[in-house]
Amino acid sequence: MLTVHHLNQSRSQRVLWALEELGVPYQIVRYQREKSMLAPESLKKVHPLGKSPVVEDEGLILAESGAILEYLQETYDPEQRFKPQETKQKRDYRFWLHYAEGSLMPVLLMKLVMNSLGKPPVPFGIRSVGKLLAKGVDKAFLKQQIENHARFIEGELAQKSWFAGNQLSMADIQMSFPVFALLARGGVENLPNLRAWKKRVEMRPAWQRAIVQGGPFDLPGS
Ligand SMILES: N[C@@H](CCC(=O)N[C@@H](CS)C(=O)NCC(=O)O)C(=O)O
Repeated sequence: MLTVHHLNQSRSQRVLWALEELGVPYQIVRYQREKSMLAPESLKKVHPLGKSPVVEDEGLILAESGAILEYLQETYDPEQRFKPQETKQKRDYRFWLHYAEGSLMPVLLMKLVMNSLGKPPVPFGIRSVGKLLAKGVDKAFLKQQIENHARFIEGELAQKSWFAGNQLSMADIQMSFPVFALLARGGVENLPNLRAWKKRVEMRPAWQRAIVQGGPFDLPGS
């Protein structure tokens, strides 16, 4: 049976969601984040990067969520329910699959790291310097970058319910982690299309089953 190596509150949530949408049976091996928020060392025994998600299927070890979602779609979706077939939608599908980790996540991760500079485990004596540094980076770079991404995505969702058209696809599943993070910690106001999309996601029975299986999924706001 397919195995998902699942880290709490992580990108492996999207693999669980994909499997629930596809109706593929799976088992979960669970890992808890350390105090540092890093994955425990034991995950490195499964894949040298030690990141989540990792999937084991038919003797294969698969890492990197976009690659995993494409593998699941190619292997378990013979009717192409989760990949559009028309040229324009197929192009959009590919774009969002890459954009999620290639462009959007780096700035959100940077924001998370910056937000943590003024808190433990940073030693008390230098937290105020950390806070000042974070504020400077935010003002000079991050705020404008995140705002730019948020407005772009918001505009893209103005005419359609899902990222690659009017049907849920793996592109939505891949975009779920950064969009949830953007809404939680991006600090951008007035994103009604993104919030409506998030609601549509949360209303899906497969999403709800994945939460029951994987545990709570509330990304930290700061
Ligand atoms: N681009 C990779 C990122 C994987 C990744 O960084 N996963 C995070 C969880 S959201 C992780 O394992 N963090 C713990 C760590 O780095 O030790 C993917 O999409 O799979």
